[in-house]
Amino acid sequence: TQLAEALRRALAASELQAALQPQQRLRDGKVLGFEALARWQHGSQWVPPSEFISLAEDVGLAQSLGHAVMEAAMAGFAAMLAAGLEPGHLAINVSTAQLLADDFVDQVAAALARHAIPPRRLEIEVTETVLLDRSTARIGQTLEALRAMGCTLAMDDFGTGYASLSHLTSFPVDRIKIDRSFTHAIDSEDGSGLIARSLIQLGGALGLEVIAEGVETDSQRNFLFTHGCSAIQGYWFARPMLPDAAMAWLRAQA
Ligand code: G
Ligand code: G
Ligand code: MN
Ligand code: NA
Repeated sequence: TQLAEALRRALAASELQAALQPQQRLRDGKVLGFEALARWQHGSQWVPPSEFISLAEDVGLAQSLGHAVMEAAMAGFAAMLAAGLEPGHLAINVSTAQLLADDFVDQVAAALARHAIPPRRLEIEVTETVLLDRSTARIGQTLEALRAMGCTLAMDDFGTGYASLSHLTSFPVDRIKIDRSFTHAIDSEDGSGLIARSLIQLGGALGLEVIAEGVETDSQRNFLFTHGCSAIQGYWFARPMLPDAAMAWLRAQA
């Protein structure tokens, strides 16, 4: 299709960008890290990530997209480190196609070295669906190798997929991310945060850090803090920002 061709050209021309969204540690209010989120400006339009990410997967561009976003995100993050700021960690969303590439671990190691980013600063985010793939054993090995390098691992959109609990014990996860649908339910009448609260307890019982996504209101933030959630991400703290704006934002935090 036309959009697929345009995406191919944009990737070749390094036109994909990475927005960086800050995450806040609740214990001390400090910046825990930044999550990289793919952004594509096509002509005068920003194409929604939900559209171009699934398009990339459908037309075999998922690896190339993942690589482009990782490059853009690391460049922005490295600039913060070079400026003497403390950006915490950089979290990157990784697709099944990337994890299945033979040289993925080498690619990550090389990119980190090129940007002078210590591996312990990199967090890999995978969704539960990644772990449902039939090549699970191979994906497990890749994740183990990344962790052996010093990277941390987060399970994204937690609670929305299947077989979540068994995956938590069979994969080397450091952190779970509570999906924003459960965060938003905190403000609704029925259940009033029952699932968010249960996921925080589950994380605690398994010795995992828990970060809640999509936090938009004082009451959501207060509820999560009261119930022992370790960190939050969402418009309440900060929006995703392109690298220059993210660096200016971080500077202003100090
Ligand atoms: O950025 P929002 O900004 O709209 O992102 C929408 C969805 O796209 C999120 O669920 C996020 O996990 C996913 N996403 C964003 N950036 C990337 C990326 O670089 N790679 C992959 N695989 N998914 C991404
Ligand atoms: O990886 P993933 O699904 O978790 O990506 C996070 C998505 O959530 C991105 O699309 C990002 O733009 C979006 N997002 C970040 N903060 C908020 C928020 O406070 N509210 C809502 N509705 N979406 C958010
Ligand atoms: Mn994510
Ligand atoms: Na998520």
